[in-house]
Amino acid sequence: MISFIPIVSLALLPMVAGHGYVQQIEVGSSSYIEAWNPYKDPQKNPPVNKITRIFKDNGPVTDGLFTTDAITCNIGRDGTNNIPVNTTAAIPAGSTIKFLWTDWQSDHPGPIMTYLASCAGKCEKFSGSTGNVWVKIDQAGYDASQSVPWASKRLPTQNSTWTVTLPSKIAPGEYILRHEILGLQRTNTNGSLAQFYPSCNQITITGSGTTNLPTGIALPGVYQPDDTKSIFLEYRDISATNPYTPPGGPVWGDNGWST
Ligand SMILES: *[C@@H]1O[C@H](CO)[C@@H](O)[C@H](O)[C@H]1NC(C)=O
Ligand SMILES: *[C@@H]1O[C@H](CO)[C@@H](O)[C@H](O)[C@H]1NC(C)=O
Ligand SMILES: *[C@@H]1O[C@H](CO)[C@@H](O)[C@H](O)[C@H]1NC(C)=O
Ligand SMILES: [Cu+2]
Repeated sequence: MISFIPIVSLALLPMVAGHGYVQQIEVGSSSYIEAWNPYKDPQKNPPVNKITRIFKDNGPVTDGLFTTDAITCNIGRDGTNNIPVNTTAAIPAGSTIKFLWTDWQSDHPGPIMTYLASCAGKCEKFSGSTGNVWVKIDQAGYDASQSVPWASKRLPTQNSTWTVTLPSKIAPGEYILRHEILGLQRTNTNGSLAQFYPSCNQITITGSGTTNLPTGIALPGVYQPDDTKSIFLEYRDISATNPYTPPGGPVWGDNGWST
């Protein structure tokens, strides 16, 4: 049982411990991409030229902010969210992608989800904050068959890494790869207190695929504080017999849609 005392004192602490972001992306087994570092990169001169859309810090998109464009690619800088960057990384369709988080603590029960959006041209000219452009390509919620059922709690047991595979038949072009943890530790009395930790990386998928992404979901849009199936719930009530459904709909891949 968690009493009210640790919850109150956590709220008073600086937002450092227990939060995180993706610091590096490994493509295949040999290629590493350094992602945006919100603590070291802003000071650099000349400015860094990374594929990650800039976010403010390691804290979550929470307190209802996830119904705004902060949810698309995390809270930006200087009051502006979701600012495109000017570069992409070439990644072959079908690649294995490993997201390396900063040291991720185990006190954020919830799902881990990864989405793709087609930039319909250049990502530097694409927002992603409007339209049903986000297609989920990977998710893990509560898996009762695992010794640590919540996906975000398994993360510390696997070196804070999460691995996904890009669809192999997808058409070449520029895409945003959006990877995210949702922490449900405070959502039992108020769905607005859900904590989303998204980041967006702009990639150019290469190869000879011909499949285009189907219609997906809107971010902002589909994540709502009153969603009692995925967000506004008591995570301790989830079990093998009371399964959990991550927000954002089903997963799409080479074999179409699956749940
Ligand atoms: C839920 O949390 C939000 C964000 O902090 C707050 O604005 C709202 O008043 C809360 N609602 C209730 C019913 O406590
Ligand atoms: C991208 O390039 C444009 C035009 O060269 C420039 O105005 C903008 O500041 C650049 N954005 C970033 C994030 O570097
Ligand atoms: C975690 O990292 C350590 C040190 O690099 C390595 O020895 C270990 O095999 C890794 N474990 C997993 C599960 O990847
Ligand atoms: Cu946190």
